[in-house]
Amino acid sequence: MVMENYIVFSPWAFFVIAHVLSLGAAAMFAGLLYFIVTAKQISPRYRIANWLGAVVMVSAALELGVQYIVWKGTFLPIVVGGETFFAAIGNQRFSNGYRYVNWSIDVPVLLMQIVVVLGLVGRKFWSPVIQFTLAGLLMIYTGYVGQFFEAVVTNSVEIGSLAQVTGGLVLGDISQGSLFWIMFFVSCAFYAWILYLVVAVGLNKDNLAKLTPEAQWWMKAVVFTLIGSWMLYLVGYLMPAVSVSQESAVIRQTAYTIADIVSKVIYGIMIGYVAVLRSNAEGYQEGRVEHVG
Ligand code: RET
Repeated sequence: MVMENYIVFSPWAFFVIAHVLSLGAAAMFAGLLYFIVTAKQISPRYRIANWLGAVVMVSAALELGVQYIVWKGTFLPIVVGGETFFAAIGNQRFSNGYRYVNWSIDVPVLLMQIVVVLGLVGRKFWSPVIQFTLAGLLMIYTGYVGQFFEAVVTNSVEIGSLAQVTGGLVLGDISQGSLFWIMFFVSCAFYAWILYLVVAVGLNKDNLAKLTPEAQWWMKAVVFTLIGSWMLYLVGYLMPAVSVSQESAVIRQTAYTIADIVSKVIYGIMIGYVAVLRSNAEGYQEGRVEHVG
């Protein structure tokens, strides 16, 4: 099961995670509004890039909202000697699995945004899109299987009296099952396939040649932003192996949230900007069609 379920949280750790999850959901709603409002600045040929960004926002806002509700419903307050702690003492348990299922939508859609903004058509469009989707889903689902084995309890801690409860207490000796590691490496192979393709398509000379120098700079920044932010998802996956503690849980949920905001919202804004530059360079002006018509 997920490591968080075996931890007794101090109020600070419980609330930092709750706040960080709500920040993630709020950022997705803000991003949704941005992508809708700015879509008009992009010519119809590339505008789908913004609509794809909006699709990502809706699914991620829902998922992070669910994650927040499950967090608050799982870790309930217990008062020991006048101090409050939060532990999974009810019927519910926390899971990061909601994230993985959300990625099944977002990963293919985010990668498709690159192909759209580069204006690729026919085989040059479908070949990367199909490979991105296939490799993306395999990366996610192998990782999804692996995360079920991130916390295997050997000597579960029996609490003699409530007085022994403290913030940060871990309820057992926890280690990772072998499938945690096996699936990690299998997932990494599909991840490498995606990164190779992102570089091969996004930094391809012929594809970049169709952009203005400014748009080229931003397109390269898009590729590096993607690579940098996606690495944080691995940090989240690996945290139980680094340490099973409330600090580790805080780092994990914070890393996931930073990754979400950068890889979905900031990345989408950058892609949208490339699309605006491209539209302008091709003579598109917002509202022009209406005036001429
Ligand atoms: C997993 C499992 C361990 C190995 C690897 C992983 C990579 C995950 C990535 C996720 C990206 C998600 C995005 C979501 C946006 O909505 C599955 C953690 C390599 C790269 C971009």
